[in-house]
Amino acid sequence: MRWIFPKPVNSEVTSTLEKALEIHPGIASLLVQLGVDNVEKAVALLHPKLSSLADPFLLPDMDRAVSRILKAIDSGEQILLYGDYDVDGVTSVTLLHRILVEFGGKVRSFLPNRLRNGYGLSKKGLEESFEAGKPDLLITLDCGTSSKQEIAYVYDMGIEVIVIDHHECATELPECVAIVNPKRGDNFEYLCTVGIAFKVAHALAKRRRDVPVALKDYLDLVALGTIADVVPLIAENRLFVIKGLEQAANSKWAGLRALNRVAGLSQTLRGPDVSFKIAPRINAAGRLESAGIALELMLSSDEITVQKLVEQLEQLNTRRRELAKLVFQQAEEAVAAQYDTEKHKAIVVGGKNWHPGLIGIVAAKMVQKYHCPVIVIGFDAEGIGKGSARGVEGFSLVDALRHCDSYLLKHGGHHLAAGVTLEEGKMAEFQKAFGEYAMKAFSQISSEREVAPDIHLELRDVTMHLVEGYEAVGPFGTNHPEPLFLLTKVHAAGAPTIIKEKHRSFTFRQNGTTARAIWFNSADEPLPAPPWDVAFTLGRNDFRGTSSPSIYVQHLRSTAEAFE
Ligand SMILES: [Mn+2]
Repeated sequence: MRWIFPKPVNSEVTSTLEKALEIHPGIASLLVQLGVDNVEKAVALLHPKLSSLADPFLLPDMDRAVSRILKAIDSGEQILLYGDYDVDGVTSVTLLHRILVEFGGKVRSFLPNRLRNGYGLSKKGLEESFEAGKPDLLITLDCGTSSKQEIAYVYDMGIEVIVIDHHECATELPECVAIVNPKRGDNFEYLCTVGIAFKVAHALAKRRRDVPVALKDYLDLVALGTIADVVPLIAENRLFVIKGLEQAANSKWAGLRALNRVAGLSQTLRGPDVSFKIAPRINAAGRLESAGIALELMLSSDEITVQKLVEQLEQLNTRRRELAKLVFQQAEEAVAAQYDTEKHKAIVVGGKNWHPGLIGIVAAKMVQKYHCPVIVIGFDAEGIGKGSARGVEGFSLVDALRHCDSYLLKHGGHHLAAGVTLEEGKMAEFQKAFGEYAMKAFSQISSEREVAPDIHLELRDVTMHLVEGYEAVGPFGTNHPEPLFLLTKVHAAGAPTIIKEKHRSFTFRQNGTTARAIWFNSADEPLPAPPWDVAFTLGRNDFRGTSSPSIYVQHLRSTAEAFE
């Protein structure tokens, strides 16, 4: 492990920020490292305001989309929203559905079924969505950008289409009224679909100032989709998440309030509450049955219906958890039988009837355990396998799967998450080819890991003032990583203790200051001789009305070694 000392920052700017904003010097240096070089930019980052939201008409085709939607509303046309079964899909459909109703639109919503229709626009899914009556205008959310043929098919039936989506643009875009997709322009490319849907709502409100809509009420939906879709937490996404999480605790939507209730969330939500408690519950329906339950929950205002639906969702989530555990165990058995875990650089496992809605979760869990790309494949009775691939930073699944193209019926996705379809008879060859490709790819990547803390502190600097500033710079996520802090020459006051046979708990001591710290899952690692250099992340510990900083050790070594 190579330890790299934090880069020096411009101390003049740092002290200006520190004094003008009364922030902790560590936070001032952090801001400078993030490229903030004046007070105005710092205020914008620490205290983002809704009034600073950009003009929604800056998005591609927004003008055309809004004009067509208003025409549909004014002439009483039927509008059908067609979404996707993940959280971004469910929240964006919910948001637009409710907004269109507020503006007097006649609207109906449909989510495809993962098992019956698959992801995105499909002929089968479209036909199913038209069963309750053909609309005059179809709006696709979180899908449609790459569905040229399917959209032409919809036009053949005399139905016009608007696409609201954030997926990458294919070479040939569909022909339709409007494709509101920021990936077509050179701005807002970080938005996910619910963020774009909010922009559509904002644009409608600007055109129809006589309709009183409280856009703020919708921000919690935007925060949910934005966090669950792991898009970059930068620029307006940061604003959406901060304001939306505040809103979520007292949501206007009965369905979201019920979700908070069953998840045991009563105060201001934090990012992980959405990632680990709310999003899995919304997704559970789409994974095992139909995401329709989640959508109905989010669209319903009747408390009795909401209670019934949230209980149904809770049961599905429990079943989802049990089934995923079972698939994970079987996948682990396959790994034990087929791989030498010391040497392998990739894992490909498959099994009969592993649920297609669960293999993605299992693959992600295995990546955490084995720190290498993992593909988990479920084969059906006909021997056709659908697999979910999850990767690691620095390795492209897109390139790897392209290399193995001849063994696959289909593959697609991103560098870190992808899907494959293959015949059972090709499994052994695919396993071998993918493994060999990974072996070669990883031999070219430097294997020495680096510890590169952002800010050097003294133990006495780790105060609630620091924690408050750190929280204001957050929430952290994609493209806005959690900062790593550094302490040097730290001693232990008393022997560290082992908690639950897994974690280590310390009392650090430095120049007369002491503080508690915890190092998760480190019980098996040998503890080097003190004094130590410690790289840590920060948290808050709320206990009986008092708050204190939490020090989460990420790396620890003897101080004697040199820094770079
Ligand atoms: Mn999405």
